[in-house]
Amino acid sequence: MPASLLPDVHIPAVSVYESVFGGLSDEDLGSVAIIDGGSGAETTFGELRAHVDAIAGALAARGVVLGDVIGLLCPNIPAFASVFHGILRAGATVTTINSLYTAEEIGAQLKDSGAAWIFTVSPLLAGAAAAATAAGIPAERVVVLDGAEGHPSLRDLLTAGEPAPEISFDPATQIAVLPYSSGTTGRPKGVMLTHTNLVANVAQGIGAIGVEKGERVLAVLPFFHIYGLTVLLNYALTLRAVLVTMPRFDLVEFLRITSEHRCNWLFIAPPIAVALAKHPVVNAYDLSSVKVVFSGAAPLNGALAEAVATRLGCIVAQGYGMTEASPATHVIPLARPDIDRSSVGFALPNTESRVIDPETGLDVVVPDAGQSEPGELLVRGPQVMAGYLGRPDETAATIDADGWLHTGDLATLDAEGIYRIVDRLKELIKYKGYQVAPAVLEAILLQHSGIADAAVVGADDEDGQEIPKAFVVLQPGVELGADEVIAFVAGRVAPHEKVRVVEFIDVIPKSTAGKILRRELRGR
Ligand code: 4UU
Repeated sequence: MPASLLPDVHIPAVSVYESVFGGLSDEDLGSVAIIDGGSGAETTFGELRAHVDAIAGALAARGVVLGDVIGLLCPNIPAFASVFHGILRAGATVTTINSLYTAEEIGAQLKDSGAAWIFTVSPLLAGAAAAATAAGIPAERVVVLDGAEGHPSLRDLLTAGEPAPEISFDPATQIAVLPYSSGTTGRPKGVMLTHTNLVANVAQGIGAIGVEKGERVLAVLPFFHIYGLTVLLNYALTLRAVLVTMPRFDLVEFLRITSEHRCNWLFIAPPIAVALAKHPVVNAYDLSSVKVVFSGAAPLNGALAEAVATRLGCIVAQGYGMTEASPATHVIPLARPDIDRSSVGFALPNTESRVIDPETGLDVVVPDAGQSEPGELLVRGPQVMAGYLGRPDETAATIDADGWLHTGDLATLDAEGIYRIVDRLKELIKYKGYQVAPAVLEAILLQHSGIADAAVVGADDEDGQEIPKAFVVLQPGVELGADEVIAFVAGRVAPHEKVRVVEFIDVIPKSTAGKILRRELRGR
């Protein structure tokens, strides 16, 4: 049953700028687009578009041309929207950088993507500046939004008074964003998403769940990750909803902002659902404005979803996808409260989807009642990436000759067309919805002189959430505690990439070809 059961939607062949800002009415121009959740400062659609145009003009005047790559290292603040869309408006490509990254990680991404500029904020400048130096980006191309000695600021760009350039390109091939994802194996790679990929995923989302004009959408999930970028930044703005931004998650601040700004939609990852279901402090806030809690980026437990729905008196829905698919491919439509919340619902409009036996490559048999056997989930549609930047082999290993994206996730399918994600074939770990690449952590562990071999896999914590766990083989005669191993890694990675549990083991199980047998380790 490959085609989606949801009716197809029209996907306009336009740029992201045209799609988000093209149809603004006079009334829209005066209505609020973004509220800074901390300060309450408001930006209207008219102001936002003026900022986008001004940034595009200033960048063009400073030599930015079609296809240049620009790094964006910035937490969720209203200016993120202006800068992101301003860069696209100038014809350049944004490589979104995780704001928790170490200087080394930022530098690696700047170099790999060939970034010529980076935009950041002063609290992140130390890492950004070190990374820019390593990548050969001069200080005049390190923009510090809130200002810093020796760097251009957002104000400098906004007041440059240059008109936005007239740039024309083919939205179907022009790369809009280059987020990094490790995909099914190895280290993070640049995911080439075109303007059409992003425009399509917004249109497909509208075909399945509808945020209404003027509704308030809490934007706590980071805009640098594809979930926040597409579902919050592009989808909510296209629908003329109001984004309420939060630069980092803190439960009390999350509840305060939701209650104070009367947010209607909470887009979250499962760990926030755990807090909403269980934490006593939730009772202290009026959350009656919340209409929908939408979870994605990691598996949502059905009982947990029920507990959130009951406690908040709202709809709980779930979406599934991946960076390589812009990201959304499956969703529980809002109009289907009867569907099991632990499922990921139907394939989105214009999305074909299959479940295949990974051994034979044949489609699984879907029984009249109950679930099919688990198999690898494949998707095909206008939201699927153009490929990994500069990595044709990895691209070919992920998107087959017929255009099917091999997700590396194991799913089941039922006769109604409902998909359930049941496990992962690929080595990727999700910690709080963030990607953690085992290959990166294994390479770091092997740098320790006392460690002979190591493998990192996902394990469950007491709330059923995934955490990175290291299996470590010590060199003969070496004594090393779990705490020392954890600290060694923690000093070299972003906080979400830390190893959380260590188990010492005599030998790492491997195939005859030397591949780590991860499922065997996860089963221990
Ligand atoms: C089980 O996390 C994402 C995309 C998230 C997202 C959120 C809301 C997509 C659509 C939407 O509507 O992307 P990545 O690239 O960081 O991680 C992708 C991987 C998937 O391959 C899968 O293993 O994250 C896991 N994943 C999920 N797993 C993503 N969503 C789910 C889910 N259930 N709902």
